Amino acid sequence: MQASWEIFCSVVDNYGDAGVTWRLARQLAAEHGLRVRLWIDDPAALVRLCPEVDASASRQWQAGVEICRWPADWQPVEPADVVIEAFACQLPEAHVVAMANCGRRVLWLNLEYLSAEDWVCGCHGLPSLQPEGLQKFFFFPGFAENTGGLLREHDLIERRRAFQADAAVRAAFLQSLGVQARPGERLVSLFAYENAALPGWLDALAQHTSPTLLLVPEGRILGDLQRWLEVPALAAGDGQRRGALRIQVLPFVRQDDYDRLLWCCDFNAVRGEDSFLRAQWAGRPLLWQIYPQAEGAHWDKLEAFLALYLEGLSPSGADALQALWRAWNAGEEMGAAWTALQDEWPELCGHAERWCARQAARPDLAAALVQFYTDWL
Ligand code: TRH
Repeated sequence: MQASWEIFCSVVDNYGDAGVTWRLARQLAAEHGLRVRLWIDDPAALVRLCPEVDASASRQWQAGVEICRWPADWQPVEPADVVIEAFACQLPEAHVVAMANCGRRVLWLNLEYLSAEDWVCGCHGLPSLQPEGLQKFFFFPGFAENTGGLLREHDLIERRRAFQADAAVRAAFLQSLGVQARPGERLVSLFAYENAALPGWLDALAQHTSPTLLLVPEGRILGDLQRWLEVPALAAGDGQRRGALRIQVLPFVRQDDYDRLLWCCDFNAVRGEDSFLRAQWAGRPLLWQIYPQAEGAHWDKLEAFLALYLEGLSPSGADALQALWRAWNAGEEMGAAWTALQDEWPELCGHAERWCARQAARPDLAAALVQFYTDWL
């Protein structure tokens, strides 16, 4: 009998919490044949990622995963063999008691946020003593050896490369979103929080000598975009043109289609944790807007990632990318940084593919979790 796993997800805001746990749950079920239950306190967040999900159901099956609403008034259930609390969400107290008293050893893991910081390697896999005599292990995804690896489906890179190599498939996918790229247009996707740096970037794109098609899924950045365009409202399907820049607003697409959108684009602006990683797997240059934290704690995370990612780039390539990322995250003028980046474009494209291949050569997060459980047994 295969082990049973359960993942607890509390949706703090946006889509990252749901996005990461939904992706992990699906992969554990599909690639490792595990019985997986996903507890989520706000199933509506999942509906955006997977429209088949019924936000009102207390229990349902999707993609081989049992999805359960995590109710405020917790009713006792038999714990699984492995219990993952995502991003330090608090398990129901009664469930912890049940884990201690169920007559089986239950592995309790806290799946942490992704970070490239050095200290992660020292903390990955460490146990901490918990009430009821239980131990909880800290599981850190990461980019370095001695971390839990990165979420990546086993055939992701092959699928991505085949898609990118097939112009007809790409055109058909874009067409399904109502997008028709014109010859010579550079495709850029934009998924971002509100950002004061946007106008400077858009000005630079509009004034550039070669054309850009900016694809913007509906979301928090639309307000800034609207102001720059000086239009009263923007919605999915709307298109605008300013100089060399065409802008098209897209619907928020299902999670697997968002991958395809990233794969279609020459450059992807992403945010949070999950889209950030998916853009890396797209093998194309990217711009990360990190989730802002209190007291600027996110800057250490950003710089730690940059330090790793820029390795192997020429000084001018590294400087250009670094300047762009810093300006974007500081909400500063980024026209000059974007212009400087153009000279480095071919190098950055090669680098993105090499970075992806290097990271994809490491064990993925789901496989690392399964291995951790096997070793723990
Ligand atoms: O949405 P995010 O900003 O999410 C988070 C949360 O805010 C969380 O609290 C925080 O801790 C974390 O960031 C760091 O960004 P993220 O992680 O990129 O999640 C977005 C998800 O939405 C991701 O799974 C991709 C998906 N997505 C689609 O499925 N379709 C779309 O059209 C788009 C734009 C995104």
